[in-house]
Amino acid sequence: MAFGDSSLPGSEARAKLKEVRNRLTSAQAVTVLTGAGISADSGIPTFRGADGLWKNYRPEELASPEAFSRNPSLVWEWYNWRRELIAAKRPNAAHYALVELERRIDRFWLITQNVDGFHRDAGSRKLSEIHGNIWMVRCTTCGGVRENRQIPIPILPTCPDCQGLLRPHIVWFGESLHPLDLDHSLAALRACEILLIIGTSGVVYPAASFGPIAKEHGAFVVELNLDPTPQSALVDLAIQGHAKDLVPQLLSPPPLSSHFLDSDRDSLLG
Ligand code: BJW
Ligand code: ZN
Repeated sequence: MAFGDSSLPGSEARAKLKEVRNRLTSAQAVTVLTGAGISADSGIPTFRGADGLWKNYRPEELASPEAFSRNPSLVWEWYNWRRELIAAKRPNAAHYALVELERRIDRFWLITQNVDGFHRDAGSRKLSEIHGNIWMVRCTTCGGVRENRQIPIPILPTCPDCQGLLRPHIVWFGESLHPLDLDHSLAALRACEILLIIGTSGVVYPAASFGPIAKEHGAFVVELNLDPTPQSALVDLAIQGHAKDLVPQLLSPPPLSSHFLDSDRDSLLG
C-alpha cells in the first residue's frame, strides 16, 4: 500500500482493531449485524446517504405497503432500478472476510438488513436476511414465494399460479419480520460473546435494538462504520473507516510494511 493510503487506519483505530482481533481469536460465539454500509463499498447506494434518493423519493416513501397499494408500478420501477444496479455489482472484501470468520468461529450467526444477497453470493451460509431478498417475489393473492431474477421485471408482474399481483418479498415499514428470522437473530444476540455491527445507521427497528440486546446479555459490542452513529456512544468500541478495509483487518493485520509507512507518516505529521 502506498504512503498516505486512506485505507490505512490511524494508530488509534489500529489499536482497536488489534483488540478486536485478539478477542476474536479466543471467541466461540460471534454474531454480526450488517447494513447498507457494507455494500456501499461494492457501489450500492445506502438508504440515508446523499445518493439514497431515487427520482426525488426517499426510501421511506416507497418501502411501505401503503405506497405499493397506492402506486405499485412506481414501487416496481424503483425495484427494477435497484435490481439492475445490484446485478451489475459484486460482494467486496468485507463480505468475503465474514465468510472466513464464519469458517473460524464455532457458533457464528450473521444478521443482515441488506436485501442485495451479497453475503450469500460471497458464501455466507449461517445468516438471516431479516428484511428479505430482492431476488424473491411474493404473490399478494395466494402468498406463494418464488425466486425471480428477471431484469427488468415486467410491470406489473403477475403470479404464474393465480395471476395475482406480485410484490417484492421484502419487509417494508410497518410490516413484521418473519418470526423465524427474529427468533434466530434474538437467540444469536443473547448467546454471543462478541457482536460486530457493520455499516448500519442504527435507526431502523427492530435491528436498532440488537446492539443493546447483545450488550445486556454480556456481549462485547463493536461498531464499524464510516461515521459515528446514534449507537456509537453505547458500544464498547467504535471504529471508523470503510467496511472493505476494516473487516478484513479483524482477521489479520495489514502487511507490516504498511504499518511502518503509516507510523512514519504519523510521526512526520506529529
Ligand atoms: C459505511 C460505509 C462504508 C456508508 N463502510 N460504513 C420502535 C420505535 C420506533 C419505530 C419503530 C419501532 N419498531 C418498529 C418501528 C417502525 C419501523 C422503524 O424502525 N421506523 C424507524 C425509521 C423509526 N420499523 C418497522 O416498521 C419494521 N417492522 C417492525 O418492527 O414490525 C413490527 C412493528 C411495526 C410497526 C410498529 C411497531 C412494530 C420493519 C422495518 C423494515 C425496514 N425495511 C427497509 C426497507 C427495505 C426496502 C428495500 O430494501 O427494498 O430496510 S428500511 C431501510 O433501512 C432498509 C434497510 O435495511 C434499513 C436499515 O438501513 P441501514 O442498512 O442502516 O442503511 P442506512 O443508509 O441508514 O445507513 C448506512 C450506514 O452505513 C451509515 O451509518 C453510514 O455511515 C454507513 N456507511 N458507507 C462502513 N463504506
Ligand atoms: Zn398467486
